[in-house]
Parts: sequence; structure tokens; C-alpha cells
Amino acid sequence: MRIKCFLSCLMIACAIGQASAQTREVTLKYGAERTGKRTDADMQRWRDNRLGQFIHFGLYSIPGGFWKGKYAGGAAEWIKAGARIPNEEYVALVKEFRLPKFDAREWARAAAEMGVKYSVITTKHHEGFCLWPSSFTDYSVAATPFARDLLGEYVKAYNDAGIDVYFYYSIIDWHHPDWRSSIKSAADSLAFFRYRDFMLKQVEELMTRYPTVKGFWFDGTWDSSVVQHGEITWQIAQLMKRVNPGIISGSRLRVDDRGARHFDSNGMLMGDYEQGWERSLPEEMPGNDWECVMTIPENQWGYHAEWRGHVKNPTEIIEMIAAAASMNGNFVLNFGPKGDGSLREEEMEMAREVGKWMRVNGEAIYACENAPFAPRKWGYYTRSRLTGDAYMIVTNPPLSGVLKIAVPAGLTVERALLLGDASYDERPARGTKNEFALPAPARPFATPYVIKLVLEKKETPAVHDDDPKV
Ligand code: H76
Repeated sequence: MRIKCFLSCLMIACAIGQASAQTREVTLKYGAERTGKRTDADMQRWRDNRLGQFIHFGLYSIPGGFWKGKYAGGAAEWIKAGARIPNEEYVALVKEFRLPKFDAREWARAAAEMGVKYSVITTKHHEGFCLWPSSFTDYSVAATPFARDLLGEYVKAYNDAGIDVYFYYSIIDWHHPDWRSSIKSAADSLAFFRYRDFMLKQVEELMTRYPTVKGFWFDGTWDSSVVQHGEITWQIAQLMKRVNPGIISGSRLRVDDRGARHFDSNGMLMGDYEQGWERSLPEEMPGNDWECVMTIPENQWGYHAEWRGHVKNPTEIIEMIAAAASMNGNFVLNFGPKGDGSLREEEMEMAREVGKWMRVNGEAIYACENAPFAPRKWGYYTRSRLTGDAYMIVTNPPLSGVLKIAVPAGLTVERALLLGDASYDERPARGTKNEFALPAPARPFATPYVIKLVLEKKETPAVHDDDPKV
């Protein structure tokens, strides 16, 4: 009896809890800064970029997933944790950081060849090692035999190549004495706030040393130390906006007063875009701006000498780029350069193949967004924000040899052009219910092909539209 009463009280309490979460607005100090999408030019540039590159580079690039000759499980940049490497041994990698083959212009050239419009680099990953000579720690490139400002060279080379740069910054820091994963005492709390001050100084340092940086990519915000201190993430966001009001930062940085991450306790997105799409794409189009970050193999962000698991091919990557653009999202492909500073051959090959495709078909990706036509099984639609032209990115050519497009009444598909092949120029035939049919190009394709649709606002007369009511 008492148990029953307890259970029903609990159920009522839960029901009230749910109802209030849906109806009552939670008052928050550190919740979403804004409702709806950003509409300014800096954010539009981020959106129009559509294709980006991620670079994971740090001390972990030197062992490349092997420690003392043994394959280390997990992702290669986590080797310190995965192979349980003692601090003294890990720190000794600083003396091996020589990078005889590093040339930032080579990295930028490969990125430009792939057609990326922005690049995100790990200025400091979880290991805590900094790719710039920071004034606030000795654990940086300044302490290595390499001794140059790697980040500065990267920023210059990429900007010279016309590519925007973004900085990845890990809040987890396995090296800093004040970083805590959880707060268990007053001393921990004091330490963690000292670490907060260190982060604020480093973020400001990064923004002032490298003023062309367009935004930040924060990571490692899931530990209870951060989740219990949403105000810290808000302070970082405020600092960035103070130094550069146009700065862009995703939702992963942010935690609200109650420990809600990405979306605040009222369900509003914190930060400028959804930053939770890691190695996965949404099934349905998110209402917010969003970005997907993707690896080629399964076992690395940072360089792993032995790729394991499924290794994605260029056509798979191209399909994901198309899927992302068709749902108003950005796609960012990760690279893990080798410990000597050179790029790995498999990744250069990927960059070349994707670039080859982007040079012909990029107009269907850059500055493109969702085209509001009924989805079709042959692939993805996009539409240029600048010209209004629609594109069919055909990833699954139909056996019938016929591509169908259903457009809203009052629109006509006037012409269809195959990108990269002027011999294909079709005037689609109208079918029932304002559906237009196109012959699929006859020749086989190794990568998706793109058909540009010239649309006009006019009715196309139906050949036969007088079906009886059914
Ligand atoms: C977990 C984790 C991290 N987040 C990805 C973007 C990589 O940096 C990985 O190490």
C-alpha cells in the first residue's frame, strides 16, 4: 500500500515536472544568447563556406598510435590515456618535435586543392601541448627543437591561399596542474578557477596574436567540472565577442546554469551552430545551422600509422558533403599529418579526389542550401543562395534511366544541364502532378554527377490532367 502510494506520488511529481519543463520558461543567466539563426555577414560567410578541413596535430602525432612498438587502442590522439603513458615519458616527446618535413604552405596547398574554404586546427588538444609560443605555459612549440610558431605559419599560409582559419581548443588539459575533471574539494574548486583564468588568457592571446581567426572550436566540455560551472563557458563566449563581435563558436563550448549542454534548459541552442554532429549526419534537417566533423578511418583524428576499421572512400565523402549541404549544414573532413610534419599519402589522395569533384561541381555546394522539393531516391537537391538555381546531386542513378523531379505547382523546370559536360542540355518533359522527367546521362560515373536545373515561375500546361476523382 505504502509502496503504491509512493509510486503514484512519484508519477504525479514526474508528470508535473514534465509539464513545467514544457510550459514554464526557466530563468537562466547563462542560457542561449539569442533566439534564431545569426543573420550577420560573418555567419553567412561560415555558411557559404560549406566545406572545411580539420587538422589534428600535436605531440601525439609523433608516436602515431604505437607506444613501445605496441598498437594502442582508441583514437591516436588519446594515446597518453589509451597506453597509460606516465607524464615524464609523454613530456619527453617535446624533445622529439622536430618536424623536418613541415611546410605550412604544403598543407595549405593540399587544402586548397581539395576546395575547402575553412580549416580548423588543434591549437591545443587534450594533451595540453600548444602549437603556438604561448606566454602562459612552457608546454608549447617554443620548448621544442622545432622552435617555430607553427600556428602562425599555418595561419599565414592558409590565409594566403584564401582559406579561413578556425582554432580548436580543448578545455580538457591533461598537462595543466589546475585542470580538474571533477571538483571534489574547495582546493579543486580554487584550482579549476585558476585554470579558467588561464583559458581566458590563452583565448585572448590567440585572438590578438592571430587576428584573422574567424572562430573557435571548443572540445572536452563534458566533464562534471565544466558541467557544474556553466558560467565559465559563458565567460569564454563573452570574452570572444568582446575581442571580436563577429567571432563564431559552436554549441559544444556551452553549458547553462543547470548543466544543460549545447541546448539550454529552455531547449534553445547556445552558441552559433549545432556542434554535436561528430562522425554522423542528421537524418532530418536540423532547424539550426550545424556542422559535421568526419574522420576517414575509425581510429584516428591525430595521425595513426595503422588505419583500422572501415576506411571511407572519396565517393562516400562526396556523398556526405552533398547530404550536409542539402540540409543546410557544413561538412569538415579531418586530416592527421605525420609526426615529421608531412601529409600522409592516403589523405593527399583523398584531397585530390574530392578537389577534382569540387572543381566541376562546387557550384552545387558552396553558398548552397536546402532546396524545398520533395526528396528523391536518386540523391540530394541543393539550391544556390546567390542565383536561386537548383541542383540535383545524383548519388544513386536509377536503373530506369529516368530522373524525376516534383516541383510545386506554378514552377517549370525549363532546362537541365550536366555540370562538366556541355553535351547534356535537356528540356524535361512534364508528367502528372507537376513532375518533370529527365533522361539520366547514359555514360557510367565513378562519382556523383550534378544536374543544374533552370527553374521558371510559370505553369506548364498538362498534357492530360483530367483524371476522374478517386
Ligand atoms: C573525444 C574526443 C575528441 N573530439 C574529437 C573532435 C577529437 O578531437 C577527439 O579526440
